[in-house]
Amino acid sequence: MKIGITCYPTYGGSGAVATELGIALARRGHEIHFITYQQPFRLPSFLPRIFFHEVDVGRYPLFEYPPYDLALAVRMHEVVLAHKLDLLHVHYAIPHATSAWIAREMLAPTRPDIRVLTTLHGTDITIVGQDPSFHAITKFSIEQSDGLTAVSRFLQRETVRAFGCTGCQIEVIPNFIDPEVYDRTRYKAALRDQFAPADRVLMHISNFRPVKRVRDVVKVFARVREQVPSVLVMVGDGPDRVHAEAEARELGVEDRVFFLGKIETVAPLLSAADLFLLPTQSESFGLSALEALASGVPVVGTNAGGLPEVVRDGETGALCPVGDIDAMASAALDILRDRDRWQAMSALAARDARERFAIDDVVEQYESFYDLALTLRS
Ligand code: GMT
Repeated sequence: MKIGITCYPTYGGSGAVATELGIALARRGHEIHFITYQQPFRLPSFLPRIFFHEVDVGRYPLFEYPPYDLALAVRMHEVVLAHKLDLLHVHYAIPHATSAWIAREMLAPTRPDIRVLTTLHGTDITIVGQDPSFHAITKFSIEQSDGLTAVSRFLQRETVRAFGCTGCQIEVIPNFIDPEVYDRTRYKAALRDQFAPADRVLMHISNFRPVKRVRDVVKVFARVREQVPSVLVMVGDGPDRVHAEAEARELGVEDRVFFLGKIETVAPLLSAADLFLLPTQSESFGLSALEALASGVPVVGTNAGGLPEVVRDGETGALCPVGDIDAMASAALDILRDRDRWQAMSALAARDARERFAIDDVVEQYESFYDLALTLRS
């Protein structure tokens, strides 16, 4: 198949999933065309059967807000025609599903068979899509897609609740990991020594947006640190990093918290961790939690959104109410203090992630989903 993929190419779970899906599909013989404003961050410079088409948004003094959505639609139209694509698969509804709908309308006379498929990832449905400025266009674009997937059952339900979506069939296809990449036995222990050879390593990875509640990460860590010698490694960057740094200073743990900034390859880092913290407000799936589990790192987080579909509470981690610092700290201490329990959780986490979310199995689900969409067109 010839597939156009559009995603947010910078840091973020939806971009990572879309890019890794494209790479896996190309490995299986499909031709993949990424159509976006920048080379996706997880895409190496050259791979067989993978092409990148940059969307250039022309500047003009009149445009205070350059119309990226339109430039994207034009580029999609162009690439479909030039490379005879079978379908456009867009990740994150806003504005990608809308641009794809425009492109499909433009293609109607010449390529009425082109199909538009949308994968819903999270805040496109739970936050941004429900903002009054975007609600109607999000609902319209979703309903116009020829096929829809959501990354969790929670997100599937939430889409129906928030948008009605009469007649929408939303298939749940979860996010995935490459078991060979997220494998703690593959990486050297030296990384761990750099942080704290004798202490336990707690880790958090995110885009530091308010929804991630990064201050809670520091608060939980400060409680843990009172009883177990430990360090906290914070990976990523975003608007709330300054607040997390301030929290660390206020709680007097700033010399034990390492802010590493954005890092592209997180598997070696995860292999140096003992516990992953994700006290998020709302999470449709929690790709970073899955990557931690696959690396044998138990997760302590919240029972929000789709996280319970990824982390098995009491078995591969612990899930607590949002904002309940006491509960999360106590769960973290229970896991860290009992070496046998940690070992059992770590082993089960790695096994469970492989059994339920291995890349090959999930990519096959996407292939069947594509096949169905293309069959229905004829
Ligand atoms: O929805 C977002 O906030 C952005 C998106 C992203 O690009 O990182 O994150 C969502 O998609 C990820 C990949 O499917 C999921 O693992 C995240 O749980 C989800 N984020 C939220 O729901 C907050």
